[in-house]
Amino acid sequence: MSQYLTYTEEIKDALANNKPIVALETTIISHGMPYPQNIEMARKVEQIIRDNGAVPATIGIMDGKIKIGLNEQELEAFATNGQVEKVSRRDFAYILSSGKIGATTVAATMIGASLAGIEVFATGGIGGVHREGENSMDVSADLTELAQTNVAVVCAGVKSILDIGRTLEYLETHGVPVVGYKTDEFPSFYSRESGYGVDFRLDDAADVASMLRTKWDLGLKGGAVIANPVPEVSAMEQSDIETYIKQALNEAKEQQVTGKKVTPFLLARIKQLTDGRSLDTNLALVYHNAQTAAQLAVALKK
Ligand code: PSU
Ligand code: MN
Repeated sequence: MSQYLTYTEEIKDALANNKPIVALETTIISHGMPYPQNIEMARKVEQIIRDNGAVPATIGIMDGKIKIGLNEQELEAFATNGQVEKVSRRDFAYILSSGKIGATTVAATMIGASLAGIEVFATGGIGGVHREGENSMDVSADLTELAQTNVAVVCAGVKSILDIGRTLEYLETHGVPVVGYKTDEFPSFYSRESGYGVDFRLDDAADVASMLRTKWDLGLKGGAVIANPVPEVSAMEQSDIETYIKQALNEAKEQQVTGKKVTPFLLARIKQLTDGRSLDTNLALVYHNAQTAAQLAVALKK
């Protein structure tokens, strides 16, 4: 196994000394945001995790290795190289064995984190069941990964480009706890509301850590969704964003965008349609998730 993994010195040290670590994904850099905001985000998110007492581990695939932690040059490559492949569980072995450069989605980052022994992961939003997914069967592999890999994912919920109700049903069926962190309502990424509740509300990182430790001690495999709403000051109105989401979805349909291209297409279109406003909200919620995840990683080491 170890032949496939490489670590930065900082992370080697953190693992050897049982320090808290937070995993970060690379698809959000390569496919989730435009340059240069993506590289600024990647750097800042790492800093926030350090400021909150944990060590950041941005994960990606490069030169036939799963990189646990990226140096500045490698981060730049993910942010600027147009050839970067989006890697989910399905793509993982092929991209690794062919020596290509692959950005890890939530699912693939969970795999990398789990191989490295990292229990907490911060991102923006997870994938889910797409609208009309009952016909297309477009269900993100993020959900099946959450069902089987022991990593807690701190996110701002699920974007309403997806079918939030069916996403939550799917998670329930697969036994994935959906924790509302300081909230009773499941957040919908850009806004704090979705109209759906969470399974359990917890208000303290120590309580989330205790729930996770109990789950894993019991051998109940799989991750958890730690739903952390975007801070009030940066939130958008649900009704505001819904118009743009509808338009982006229609365009995706007209242009017959399918498969793994769907999510990046919708993200980029919504950003254009909201004149960049959605990107500001996106950045704010990622930073907030990084902070919460670092606090959770610290609590899990206590
Ligand atoms: N949602 C976002 N930003 C993102 C993604 C989702 O707001 O960057 C990315 C994540 O990497 C997520 C992936 O794991 O899209 C889901 O893609 P798909 O729906 O193809 O599984
Ligand atoms: Mn899909």
